[in-house]
Amino acid sequence: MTGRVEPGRMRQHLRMYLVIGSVNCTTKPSWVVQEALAGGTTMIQFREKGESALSGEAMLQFAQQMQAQCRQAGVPFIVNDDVELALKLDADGIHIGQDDESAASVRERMGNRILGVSVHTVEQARRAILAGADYLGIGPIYPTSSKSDAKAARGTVVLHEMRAAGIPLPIVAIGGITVERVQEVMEAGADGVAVISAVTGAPSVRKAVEDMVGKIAGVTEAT
Ligand code: IFP
Ligand code: MG
Repeated sequence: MTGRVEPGRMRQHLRMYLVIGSVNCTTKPSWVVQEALAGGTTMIQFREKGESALSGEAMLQFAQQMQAQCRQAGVPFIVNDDVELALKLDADGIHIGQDDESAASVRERMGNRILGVSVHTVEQARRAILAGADYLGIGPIYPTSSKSDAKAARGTVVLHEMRAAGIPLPIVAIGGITVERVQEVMEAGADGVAVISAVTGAPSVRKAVEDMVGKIAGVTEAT
């Protein structure tokens, strides 16, 4: 890969972004990932967090397996928070929050790989752009149970604020997004939706993703 990911391409990757770790899965994680990819997931984030999260060699093997599945499907594989792990795996990118290492420093270490940054305000968005972010993660839009330290849900207000302020970067919305909420989120200015439980907790993972992808296509084709 030469150069940074182009914004148009980034927007395509963000359409149906699955964030996943073993803790989020009630069935075999590799099966969940396989079904999610078959359903049309456009990007995957490895987020191995929580009380019973894997660590050490088991975590590494799990990450490598997910990365191989993503590669097979031609879908970018993003690592949450852990720059060391992302570099060790030669992941396609990293996602960081405001409490992690500075975005500028992560950009430097990650070269041209994809860099996503969680932001909650227009000011944070501006700083993330200057630091070299490729996309912004905004949430929680709706209440979520997937993140114990999540801020209060503010609905789509922040998405509207970002677009009104002229923030040009691709944006993915996260937090409590279900298929019924996709339209509202996309119309508020998101380029895609990031989901955990709406997909991992669905009776059919593949169908949940297909339904969401269908909704996203419906909204983007209408505009
Ligand atoms: N947003 C995102 C993303 N990922 C996270 N891990 C997070 C917030 C806490 F979906 F990538 F934007
Ligand atoms: Mg983080």
